[in-house]
Amino acid sequence: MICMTTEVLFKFAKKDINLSPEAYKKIISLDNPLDFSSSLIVKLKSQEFSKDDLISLDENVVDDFIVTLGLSTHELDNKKNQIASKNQSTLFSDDNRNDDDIVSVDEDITLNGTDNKGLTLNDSDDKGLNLNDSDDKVLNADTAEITTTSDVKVKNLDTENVANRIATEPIFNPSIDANSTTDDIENKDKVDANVLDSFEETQSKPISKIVQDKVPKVIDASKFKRNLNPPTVEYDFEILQDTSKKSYTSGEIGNLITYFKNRYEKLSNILSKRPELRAYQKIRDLDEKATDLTLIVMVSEIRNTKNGHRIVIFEDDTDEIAVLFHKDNHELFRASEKLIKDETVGILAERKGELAIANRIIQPGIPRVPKKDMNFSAVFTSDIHIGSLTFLEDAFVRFTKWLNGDFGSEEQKEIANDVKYMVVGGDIVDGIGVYPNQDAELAIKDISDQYDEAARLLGDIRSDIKIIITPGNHDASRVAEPQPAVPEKYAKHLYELNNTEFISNPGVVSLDGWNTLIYHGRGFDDIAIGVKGFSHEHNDVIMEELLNMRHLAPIYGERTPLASELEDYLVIDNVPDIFHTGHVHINTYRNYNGVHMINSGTFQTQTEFQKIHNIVPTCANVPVLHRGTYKQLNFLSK
Ligand code: D5M
Ligand code: FE
Ligand code: ZN
Repeated sequence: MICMTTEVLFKFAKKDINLSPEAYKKIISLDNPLDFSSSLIVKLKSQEFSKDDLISLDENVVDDFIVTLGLSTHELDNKKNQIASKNQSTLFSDDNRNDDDIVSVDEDITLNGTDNKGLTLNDSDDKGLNLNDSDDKVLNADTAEITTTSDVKVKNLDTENVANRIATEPIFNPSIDANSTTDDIENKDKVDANVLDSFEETQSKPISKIVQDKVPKVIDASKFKRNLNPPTVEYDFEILQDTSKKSYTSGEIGNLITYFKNRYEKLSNILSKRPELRAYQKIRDLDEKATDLTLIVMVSEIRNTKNGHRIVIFEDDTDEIAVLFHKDNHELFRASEKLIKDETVGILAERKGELAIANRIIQPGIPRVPKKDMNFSAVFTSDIHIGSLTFLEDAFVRFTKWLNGDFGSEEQKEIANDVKYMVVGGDIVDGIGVYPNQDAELAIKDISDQYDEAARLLGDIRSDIKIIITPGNHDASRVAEPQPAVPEKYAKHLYELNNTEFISNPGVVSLDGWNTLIYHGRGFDDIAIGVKGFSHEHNDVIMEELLNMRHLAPIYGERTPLASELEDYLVIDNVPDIFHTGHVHINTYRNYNGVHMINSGTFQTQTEFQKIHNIVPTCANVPVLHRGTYKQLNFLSK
């Protein structure tokens, strides 16, 4: 089943067809998804599009074809559950778990606070905590209320009008900036102090009034004013990870079991270096009499019991085990709330009879990154969405002019002059057919024309700034992560610029010795929407969690399609100096353990889709790491 669902994704990806998550769910809910997929691909490629077209498929097309073929779908909800959780529980073995034999608690099992980790349980009566609440003698699948911890949150994001918000936002202020040091900025307040005041005294335009000029369809290379000569600057630039050619070369169907084994291997290598986990055991090898369990495991399933405890099914590459998090062990219980499906952790537990009771969760985490000098500056941007009616072209042009030294105060120009690298972390264009009715919001309706327009705009940037471009979910790449670099066939003119580099998402580059991990951030949606305590708005909290998990998108089978490669390229093998993300359209910055975590916001105003989801973007704010100090420039005003 697992392989089959992956096979469906690959079938479409191989033909350059991007499936929307809804379309994907519809297809795999059919009796014979593979046959259906083949028929649909033949129909699309033979009738409506040429062989080389990149197609994005939404659920309406799938619905229509279902009707054409006279098929019916299963109960989607059931299927969703199966895909999202059940399938994931059999990563390492094909056995089907029987819920009835997961947990049973002996009457005399107690938690008595003798664990050596200093976690004392607040025991109200001195007899120790009995797991069996009053009349429930046995805690098993029959009495456990099976709920997932991924409650969908109702978010109360700022509901004010974007235009108003933008108009009141602080803008670039060189006078404050002059006092900042080149040290790490550890707290947000200090960063905010670096948000500069204003380029000039002008009024912000209400976003809804910004009308796009007509864009030229044919791009003349001579328009790339700044790129006629090769750059003369010396770069110490290196691509450290680019999966474009490694992943998905043969088009073979990845094997999900191998993929998860590789993920487990990589992360258990990191975890087993922790002193507390050095002597970890495999579940299958556990001695029946062993009471202290030291495990390195993946989260398979999370349930809340009727009595308010939490049971997590963990697995390693040998077997699975149910571990109970007792509600009265408050600190640990709270930590267990943040467990994310498919993340890999160390677990210290105590076995009492049939049941393992958790004492501690250990994440891989990151060591502190030592301070080092940065003797250049870099700008970070993403989610430009060129081709969309809501792309802020005027603001983007001000940004490129600033980079060229043609815009801003003398101090601002000085910063610009120091910029050596520009990273574009995905969604450089708006793409086509990414969501239903996107067409109505497009100024440019052809993907190659969108990239040509990107070439015109980026071609205006002085050629001694190296531009690194990685794809996002709107770009012309497969939807499944890791996403190969945007292919030259769609972005010919952008490739022709002599200062552009195209790599995969995620990708890792070294900018004059500064290890920079670039990840678009689609996996943020699964965490922001599905896990308690996380939100799109505070995506720095998500970035910190990803670093601690050492994985960019752990959750398999929900919104973020992951390709089952032989190697899991989404594992954070090496701790970066800079962690650059985008996708959520909301700027954040924080220095976590020496890592500059940056989300670069967007150059697109609020779309209809975002209105529905109550996502309020922060527009035209460009993060700059200016010789080690974080600054943010806003280009909304003239
Ligand atoms: O994503 C732009 C914004 O929209 C970003 O904040 C995430 C949000 N978004 C996009 N797709 C989804 C789904 N499927 N669920 C929830 N939120 C979503 P962009 O990639 O630019 O469209
Ligand atoms: Fe985006
Ligand atoms: Zn995106």
